[in-house]
Amino acid sequence: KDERMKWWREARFGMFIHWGVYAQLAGVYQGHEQRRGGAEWIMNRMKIPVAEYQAYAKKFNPVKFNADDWVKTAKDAGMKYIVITAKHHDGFAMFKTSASKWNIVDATPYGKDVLKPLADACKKHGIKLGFYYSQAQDWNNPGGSAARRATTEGWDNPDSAKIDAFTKEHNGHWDPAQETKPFAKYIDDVAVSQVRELMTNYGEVAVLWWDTPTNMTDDAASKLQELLKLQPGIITNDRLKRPNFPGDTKTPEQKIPTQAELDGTDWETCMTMNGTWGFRTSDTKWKSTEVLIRNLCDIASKGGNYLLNVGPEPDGTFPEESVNRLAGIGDWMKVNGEA
Ligand code: JFZ
Repeated sequence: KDERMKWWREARFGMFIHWGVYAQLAGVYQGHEQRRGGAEWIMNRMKIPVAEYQAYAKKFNPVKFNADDWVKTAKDAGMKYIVITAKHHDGFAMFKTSASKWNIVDATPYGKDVLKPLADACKKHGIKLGFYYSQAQDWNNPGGSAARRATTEGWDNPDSAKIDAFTKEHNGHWDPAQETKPFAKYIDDVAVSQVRELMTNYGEVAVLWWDTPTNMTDDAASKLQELLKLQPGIITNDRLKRPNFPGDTKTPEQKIPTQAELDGTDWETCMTMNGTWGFRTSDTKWKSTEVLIRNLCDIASKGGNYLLNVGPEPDGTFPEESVNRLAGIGDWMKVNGEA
């Protein structure tokens, strides 16, 4: 394990990227602002019907996406690795997949896999690439699970009471289309197939970042864990299924542990630069560059890694505020960093 963890323990700083169809909505549905949660949660928070949400993919056309620019931006900031949402809870695959039509190649006018050019650019610039994959929650592929969130938390939908009653009886689901398969079949048909594709088609994958094990079973977790053998050097976090699948790293979220909280386990604080993971037009609560640098120093001094998030816009560019902060961190790094 020490051998496998070597680069990660020296990395200290990485880029998290939350990008998908939710960037197209950017926190607004039918003129209503999402009230709570990250903008990547909009489909669940506002209980958008499956067919309606899928229609947004027809507008998703990130023609300004340039993998080389992204990787250079990360590298110039002193980051050593990138972890991108291959599939978030909305189930949308940002890569070519034969397991579901709900993917960037088949469902958007853009029509291209974005992970492939990103993998190539990372290789070229010496940056490690990891994939975030929402293994359990999937709100579009039938059978995927859905964490329970009340509609009334989201917006003043006139049908809130009815929808809330429905989700209570349907294990968090709000659209009958989400329930046309059992969870175990979703795992076999979609999650297992797609993780195999991710472990096979993109060269070296440095990290598999699981998330929210809603309704996960040991059986499903075992099948997914088995696939990691396709990437002998891969590092995983602790979110596949608790407590039997601890993975390699702990993932304190939006907070930096105190010295007393550390127990010798490798850890990585993931954090947003504003208040959302996915792009949100109305979120202007940006942390200052100084705060971000202080966080990095605090984390590095305690032996952890800082996974700092960028939520790209629907056109494929990074928000200007993120770019400016990363450039500022890079300037500081040139004077104070070691590499
Ligand atoms: C999850 C996702 O739901 C979210 O959209 C984002 O991707 C984030 C990085 O991960 O949210 C979580 C997961 C775990 C905790 C909190 C939010 N947690 O353990 O406190």
